[in-house]
Amino acid sequence: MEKNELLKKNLSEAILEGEESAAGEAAKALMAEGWKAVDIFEKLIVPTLTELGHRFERLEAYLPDLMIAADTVKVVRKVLDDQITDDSDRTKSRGAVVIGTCQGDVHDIGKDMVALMLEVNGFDVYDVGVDASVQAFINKAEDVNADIIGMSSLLTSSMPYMEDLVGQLKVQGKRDQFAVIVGGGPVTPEYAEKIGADAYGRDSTAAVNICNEIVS
Ligand code: B12
Repeated sequence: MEKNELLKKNLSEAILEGEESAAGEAAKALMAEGWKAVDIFEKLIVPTLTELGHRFERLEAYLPDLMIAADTVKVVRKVLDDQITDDSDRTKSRGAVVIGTCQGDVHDIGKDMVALMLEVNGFDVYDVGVDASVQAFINKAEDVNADIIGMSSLLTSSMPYMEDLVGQLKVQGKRDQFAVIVGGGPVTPEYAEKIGADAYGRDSTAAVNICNEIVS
């Protein structure tokens, strides 16, 4: 097997097996082969987790498997983050973004990647964490005079809080103060439009492009 293919397979298998050091080594070796850290994340790690999600749905994987893989990805992220931060373009602040995961939802791998990519692309990022209430997003956005509020959801049951946020901003007379962007597994551009969000972002690169557009 070609070296690149072997390293990709090693990374994916190590994540699924929870072999943290092997996963870290595979990520380093891919970077040595010229892979950009963000591409390792978006093109290799995300599909691996998505496939694991399908196995979970088919009852071929169980909750502990998801937890092991998520923990391993967090270790790999430390290896990737160094390269991402080295490529950082932080000459001036492009704007402030409040980001978090919707109430009832603890998935944070995607949200954290979006936050990091925004940060290294010059945004001041304020993370309200996971399982964050609609009012927690609004309070933080007011505190830091944010330009943008970004909400992440991986559960269909936590998505409705995105609509709640837009609604609450209207009720509180603050809808014009903040742009609202949404993303995460079950979220679609159609859903974003339906609830009156300003934009939907498919991945961390899209999130940076959208935020740049909003503040320019
Ligand atoms: C890892 C994982 C977990 C881990 C999470 C660990 C962690 N710290 O995040 C643990 C084990 C805790 C977990 C728990 C559960 N999980 Co889970 N999990 C996953 C899994 C396998 C991967 C998620 C992930 O990290 N993906 C990779 C990231 C990078 O992708 P992402 O979040 O989508 O982010 C990208 C984009 O969407 C975008 N993006 C994300 N956020 C934002 C925000 C903005 C503003 C923008 C612009 C863009 C953006 O950019 C990111 C980078 O590309 C998914 C499978 C899947 N298909 O996603 C299931 C999945 C999400 N889980 C699922 C379920 C059911 C659960 C549980 C209910 C299981 C249970 N029975 O307890 C619990 C719920 C816990 C809770 N209350 O939240 C289901 C959800 C089904 C649904 N539609 O509601 C999935 C889809 C699995 C499945 N196919 O059944 N899970």
